[in-house]
Amino acid sequence: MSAPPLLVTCGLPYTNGPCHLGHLRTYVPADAYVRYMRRTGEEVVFVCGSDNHGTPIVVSAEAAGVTPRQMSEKYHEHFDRTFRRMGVVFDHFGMTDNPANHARTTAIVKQLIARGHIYSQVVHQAYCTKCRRFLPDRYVEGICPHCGASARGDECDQGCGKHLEPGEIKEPVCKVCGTKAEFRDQEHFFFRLSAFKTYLLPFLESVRGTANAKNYAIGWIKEELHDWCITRTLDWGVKFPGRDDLVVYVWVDAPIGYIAFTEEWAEKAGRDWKRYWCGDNRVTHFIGGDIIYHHCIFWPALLHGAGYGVPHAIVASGMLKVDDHKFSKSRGYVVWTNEDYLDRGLPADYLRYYLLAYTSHTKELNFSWKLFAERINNEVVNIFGNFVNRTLQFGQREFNGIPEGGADPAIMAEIDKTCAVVDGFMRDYEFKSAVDAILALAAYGNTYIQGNAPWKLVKTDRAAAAQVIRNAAQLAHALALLIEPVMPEKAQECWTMLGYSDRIADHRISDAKKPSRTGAIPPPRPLFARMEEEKVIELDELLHKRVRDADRKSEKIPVVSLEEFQKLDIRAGRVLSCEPVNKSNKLLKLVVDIGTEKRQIVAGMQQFYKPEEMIGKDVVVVTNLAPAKIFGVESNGMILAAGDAASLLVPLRPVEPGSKIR
Ligand code: B3M
Ligand code: ZN
Repeated sequence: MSAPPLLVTCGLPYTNGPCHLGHLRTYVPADAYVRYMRRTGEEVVFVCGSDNHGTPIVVSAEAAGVTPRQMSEKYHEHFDRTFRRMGVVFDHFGMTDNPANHARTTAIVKQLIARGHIYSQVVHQAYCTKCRRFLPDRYVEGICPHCGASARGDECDQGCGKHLEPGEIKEPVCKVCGTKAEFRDQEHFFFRLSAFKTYLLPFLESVRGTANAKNYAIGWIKEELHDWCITRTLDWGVKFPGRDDLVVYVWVDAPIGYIAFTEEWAEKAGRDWKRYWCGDNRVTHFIGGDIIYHHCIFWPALLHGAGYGVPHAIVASGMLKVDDHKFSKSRGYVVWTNEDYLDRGLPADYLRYYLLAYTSHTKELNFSWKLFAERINNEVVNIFGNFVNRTLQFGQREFNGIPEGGADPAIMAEIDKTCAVVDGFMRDYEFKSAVDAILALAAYGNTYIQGNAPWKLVKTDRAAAAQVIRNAAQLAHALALLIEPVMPEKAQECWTMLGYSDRIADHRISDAKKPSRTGAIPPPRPLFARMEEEKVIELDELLHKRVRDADRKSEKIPVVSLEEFQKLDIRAGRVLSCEPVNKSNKLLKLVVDIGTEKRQIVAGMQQFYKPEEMIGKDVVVVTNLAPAKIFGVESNGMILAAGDAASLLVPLRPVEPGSKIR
């Protein structure tokens, strides 16, 4: 029997914000892997979709004044378009809120109930008496019971990173209105994950993919496995069977989306989705390193419990840093795929190359524009591009294209060797090593041309010079075929420049070892443009500005209660006299009538107002501020003004001095 077909998926992006580099670190390698495997002759299906449920989306939609469905559709389209722009091409890109996923999720939950894997239990859940609702997941903030850091309802996001079950968070506060939440009892449903420990251990020992995924998961499973509460008190989501007031936790219906998207694809393509999900399969999940637990423990248990096949491989990408800082949207350490990259006219292929070639897939990737430009210029432009250019330029000038005949055996052997090495690495998800091997072949080509100096040879032995170019063209042909999974667009350009008129993606990788075409070629032009210094400075500056803006925004503004605020006595006052403070070029000394008495107040307004212009003005005064000596002059209150130029706050309509500001 032949091996089951390969199904590749990527972790589903939440539909509450745009695509960034963090997404791409998973999607680009997955796409390269799919392209490569297809071109070895494998049947590969590549599905993904957007993750529409869960509180992050409800909270964002509420803040934006749209429905969760509207917000989801907007970002769904955004991701679909952005992935295509990046050359990441799925056979199907679905939505977890679509009917197929509602149906599949309901079916699976019912199967789990029927098989006794789900039980109900009363839990204390955070409840906001003001909003009159239970506060699932991100609706609640508080203190992590494990490490004491501030945490969200379902995850200790600032501290230890642990998953939090409903009711676990300490000192819960409603995220919407800031009210202290109380705990109330409510019936919820639990998935008996603890019962899967003995099943999961051997599964994890044998599952393929990257070592990080498997090893982390094995480590966790050796500790204790907690049952998972799989229902939430929300309207938005997939209803728990038989309960109109509960939906399933987003981490139930999100991975089930992988199945539903396969069903949607199979429907279009006239195929049978069961081939991919029931029994023996080759489901390969590409995921971010932060969702290993969900994919290696929770998801296989769910699948096994409901009677489906479990994943064949789990490939987890390493951490992402930006300029040496942990990737963080809120702190400005982020690179937005469209705004910062594609919309600025930068080629998708450069970023694809960088993401694949920078470091091993499971290691930390520390992004910086400077290094990005260096790698592109030194490797893509100087090694790969230079080799192809020299070959084609010289061939065109001296031989009107690529000289006839076959390539030398030594050249063919070098190509064979590279193909074998690349194949091993690609199948092991060692994308960096595969790219390195391809670049090494380009470097070999450069050395070969340099060593044989056809520009000299042509003067003494024209046939020998022609053979050098023939050999170089064979290398360029192999390089184009091999680099296609990494840089599909540039590979096609290179292919066209070699005189082919078909699609490179339709060729097997092994065509690299077949004799390349000879004869006329289109006029050669440089395949790659350098990343210019000014561009790098501009991009770097953009990143730094974003970090500065985020810094400013995150300055903590303390919350004051109404009681505290009411302690302030703020009143209308009328300026009776005003003069500069001796020896100061900033301060004015004013006497202000505040109804009950006259107050002397010092204010830093000399640069903005002439003393005579202040006299007679109605102003707003904080009257019970503790007295202070400023420049040796007693000040007894504060005049309110706005902004850097101290624009005075004034009552709109005339009021008596002493009127209370409320
Ligand atoms: N939507 C995004 C994340 O946590 C989440 C992935 C779901 S994969 C089934 O990275
Ligand atoms: Zn509330």
